[in-house]
Amino acid sequence: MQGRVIKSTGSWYVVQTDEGIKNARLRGKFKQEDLKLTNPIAVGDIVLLENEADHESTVIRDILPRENYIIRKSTRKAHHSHIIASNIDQAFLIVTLRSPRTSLGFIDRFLVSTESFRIPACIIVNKMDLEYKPKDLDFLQDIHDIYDTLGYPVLEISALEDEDIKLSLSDMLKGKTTLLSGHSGVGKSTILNKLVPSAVQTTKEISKFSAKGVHTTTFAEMFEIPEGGFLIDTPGIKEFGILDIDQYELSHYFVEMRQYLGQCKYNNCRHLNEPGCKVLEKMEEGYIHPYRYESYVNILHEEDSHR
Ligand SMILES: Nc1nc2c(ncn2[C@@H]2O[C@H](COP(=O)(O)OP(=O)(O)O)[C@@H](O)[C@H]2O)c(=O)[nH]1
Ligand SMILES: [Mg+2]
Ligand SMILES: [Zn+2]
Repeated sequence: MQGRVIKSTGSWYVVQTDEGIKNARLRGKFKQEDLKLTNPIAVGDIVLLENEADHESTVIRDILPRENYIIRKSTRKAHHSHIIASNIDQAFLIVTLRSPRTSLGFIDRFLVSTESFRIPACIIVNKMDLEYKPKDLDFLQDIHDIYDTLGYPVLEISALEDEDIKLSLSDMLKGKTTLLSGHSGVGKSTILNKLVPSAVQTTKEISKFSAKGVHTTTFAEMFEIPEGGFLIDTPGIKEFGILDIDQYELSHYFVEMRQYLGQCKYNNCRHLNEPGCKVLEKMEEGYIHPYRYESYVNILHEEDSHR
C-alpha cells in the first residue's frame, strides 16, 4: 500500500492512503540521498506501507525518491539537516505592505531558497483590504515591477474576502502541493483556515500546546483542500535557511543573472567589483534591478560571515 505522509510527530507518522488515514511507525533504516538527516521521513514523502502480522499496526517499509525537498540545518546536531517537507509543486510567500512590512531582502532570500530547491514560487500580497499610504503603494509597485518581470507571479488578495480566497487561490492550488511561507502575522493561518475549514481545530491545538511549552518543536503539516490539492503549513519557520550555497553559486539562483554567467572576464567572478564583470555591466545598463543586486551582495556577505 502506498501513501503520503501528511503529519510527522518524530516518532510516528500520519499517512494518507486510498484506504484512508493510517498511523504508521518506522521500521528499519533507509538510505538517504547522501544527506545526514535528523529526520528520516518528512511531510510530503510518498511511502510504502505494510500491515503488521497482527493487523493492529502499520509500518513504513520504504520511501519513494523525493522530487524535491526543503531542508534546514539541524539545530540539534552539527553537520546534520532537517527535512521540512518534500514533493512540493510550488511555494507561496505571503507578504504584507505594512504591520509587518515584508522587506525585499527577505523576499529575495526566500526566492534564492526556492530556486536552490527547484520549487516554483509565487508572491501573495495579503491584507489588500487595508488602507495604505502612498509609500506603501510605492512599495507594492516595486514588488510588481521587480518580480512580475522575473516570472514570479505577484497576486494581491485579502484573506478576509471569501471571493479572493476562492477565486484567486483555489485555481492555482488545485491538484498541487503548495507550501505556505511568510513572516508571522501576514495571514498564513487565516488563509489556511479559509481554504481548509477542518484545519481550524488543529492550528488551535498546536498553539495551545506551544503556549504551555509542552510541544516546543513544531513540525510541518499538510492539509488536503476540499476542492483539491494540499497545503503545507510550516509553523515556527520564518525562513528556511540558505544551505551551503557556494559563493560562486549564489548568482545561479538569481534568475536574471543566470544568462550572463560565464561571460565575466574571470571565471571565479563574484560580481562585486571585478573588472570585466558582465553582471555589473548589465546592472548598470538597467537589465538587473539595483534592489535585486543589493540583495545579492547582502546574501553573499552574510553567507561569507558564516563560513
Ligand atoms: N485586514 C486584514 N487582516 C488580516 C488579513 N489576513 C489576516 N489578517 C489578520 O492578521 C492577523 C495575523 O493573521 P494570522 O493568520 O494569524 O497570521 P500568521 O501568523 O501568518 O498565521 C490576524 O489578526 C488576522 O485576522 C487580511 O487579509 N486583512
Ligand atoms: Mg499562524
Ligand atoms: Zn561577474
